[in-house]
Amino acid sequence: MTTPTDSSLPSDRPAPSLASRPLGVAAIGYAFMGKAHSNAWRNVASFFDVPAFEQKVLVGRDATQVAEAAAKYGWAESATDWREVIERDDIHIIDICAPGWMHAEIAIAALDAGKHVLVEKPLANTLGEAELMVAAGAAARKRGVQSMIGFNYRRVPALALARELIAEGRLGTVRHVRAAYLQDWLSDAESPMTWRLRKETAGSGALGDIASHAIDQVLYLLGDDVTEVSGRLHTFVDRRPRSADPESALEDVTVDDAAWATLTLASGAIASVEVSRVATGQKNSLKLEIYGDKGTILFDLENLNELGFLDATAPVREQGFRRILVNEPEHPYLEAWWPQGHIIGWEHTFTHQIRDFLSAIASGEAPSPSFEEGLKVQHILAAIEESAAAKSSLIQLSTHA
Ligand code: SOE
Repeated sequence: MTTPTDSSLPSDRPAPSLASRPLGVAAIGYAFMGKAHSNAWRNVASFFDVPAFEQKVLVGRDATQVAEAAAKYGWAESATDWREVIERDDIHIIDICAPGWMHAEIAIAALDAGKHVLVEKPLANTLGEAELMVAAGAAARKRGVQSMIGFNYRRVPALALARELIAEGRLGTVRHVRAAYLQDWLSDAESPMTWRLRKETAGSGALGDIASHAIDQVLYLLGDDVTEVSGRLHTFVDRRPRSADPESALEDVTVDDAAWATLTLASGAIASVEVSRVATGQKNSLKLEIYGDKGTILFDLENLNELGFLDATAPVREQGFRRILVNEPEHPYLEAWWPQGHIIGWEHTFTHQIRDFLSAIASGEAPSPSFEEGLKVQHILAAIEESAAAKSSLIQLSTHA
């Protein structure tokens, strides 16, 4: 893999000047995440005031499929070689939607070439790769080149509001958090192998894929750090058909189906994190509950325009959960969309993400979540794996940093 210290790379290239507008964008990957990001690139300028950009090129391995996807998703052209695309003078932004095992190599090469980089979560498949990405991102930042990780749930207006309420002290001292991210797309034991089920391509299973989101939310909502971790991983279906052909041979699943963790935060709060891709009946359920001494917040991704709020400072006879419909122009991101009460969906979180990334490029201020923030999540994921392997020991995060 290319490292940020590789002297063959032109690592002193500065950020593209905004005078060379419009910014040329290339996205790498055209599957689920590539489609979600493409949709956001296509819509963002219709709703938000962002610097001018052009959807130049969509990159993928299969020439025919990527050409079809590019035409469908609004990209001017398609390409199969990401290295060539990164070197193009008319490309200023690289949006990495490829699987985790490719993140580090592409991100580091793009940053060294002076391109702003947005990368899907998790930051990388291994701590070592994530650390190299952080180093490359920090070096690039000094040259005005921005980098950001795509934890899109930070851009759910209700969760952005929850963070504001917690920061304003509306929950008082947060005591504990419950974070559960449950899916069932792997519940069927006959469901065939994919890259997401092989350690060499996915790094881990439910852990990196969806616990990364849940853990990022705990850090984001509380503005806190994790100091101690205890975790458990389990693979319930350890062999699956190699392909959709029912006659195909079985292959070992080398990642977890589900993960559990208890996190201690620097503030003293405790968070439980529970994730599964075999939780039969749960489609894409991210539930967050934050309990403080003055109030409670509840969130459910399946009703993402709503926040449950209990104000424990109100007279007891008036207490009870209020449903806040987070759909007013004064709520985060919502002024740009529809009149009040005209709800938004999952795809809007990606549009908000692109908006925030482009705004950071325009202002020159480093965007959040940074690669450093992605690395924090990565340390916690590694500690969960370590704890699970050691069967229940408590892992001090300071031993990781
Ligand atoms: C698949 O489990 C997946 O698409 C994740 O990779 C996404 O990050 C999450 O938003 C939905 O589920």
